[in-house]
Amino acid sequence: MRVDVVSIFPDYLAPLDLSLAGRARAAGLLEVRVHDLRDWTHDRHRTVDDTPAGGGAGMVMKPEPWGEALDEVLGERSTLVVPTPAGRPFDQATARELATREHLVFACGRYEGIDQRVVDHYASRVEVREVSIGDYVLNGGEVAALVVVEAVARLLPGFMGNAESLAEESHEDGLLEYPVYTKPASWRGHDVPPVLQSGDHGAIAAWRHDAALRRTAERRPDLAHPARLVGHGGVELV
Ligand code: 6GU
Repeated sequence: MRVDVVSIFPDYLAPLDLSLAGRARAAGLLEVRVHDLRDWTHDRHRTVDDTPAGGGAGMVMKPEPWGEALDEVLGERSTLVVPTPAGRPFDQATARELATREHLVFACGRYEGIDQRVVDHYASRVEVREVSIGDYVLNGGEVAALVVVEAVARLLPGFMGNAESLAEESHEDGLLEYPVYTKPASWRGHDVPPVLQSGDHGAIAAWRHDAALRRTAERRPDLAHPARLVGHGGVELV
């Protein structure tokens, strides 16, 4: 997969050289390039923003530098990802979809956002995804782009050593993951649940499933489908 990120703070994307995305790059599964939007300005001050049409607070990113940048960076088969708090929620299903694309281009806005005509224009040329990473406000799309690239890169075929650890994670089956433990069996008065030491793989799987259901119902009732709240043996969990 090829990833291009356009931003006025390219240094913000430095973590892409590290950790998980860095490993995918080292394995040759991912190629990342970061661009400075101001390279596509032509005035002395390298201006990227202007006052909002209709008035109001803050500044809006001008369409012209974005048009020049994206004309150059996008190809016919690219997907344009625009991080914005006004986007559709980014979730694991979206990550799985984006992991099938050959080229992702991130347009990271700052200030009050990018002139909407940029998205409207490119929507007729390529697939465009306006995505939000949660219900809170960040100063710009850069951190959200890091989040999306990490979530996608770890799904690229050949990246994760162990396909099972992917399938068992939080959100892959629509549930939060069950709690996990390691040695010692007792620590500061807290014990590892005895069933996990029983060697009974059926009982362990049942316990983990019930724990995942209970946790999901408590912490994320929006995810907890009523049919799922009945655990093994028909035990009502909530
Ligand atoms: Cl994608 N961008 C910004 N600026 N703020 C956000 C966000 C994105 N997702 C949640 N808050």
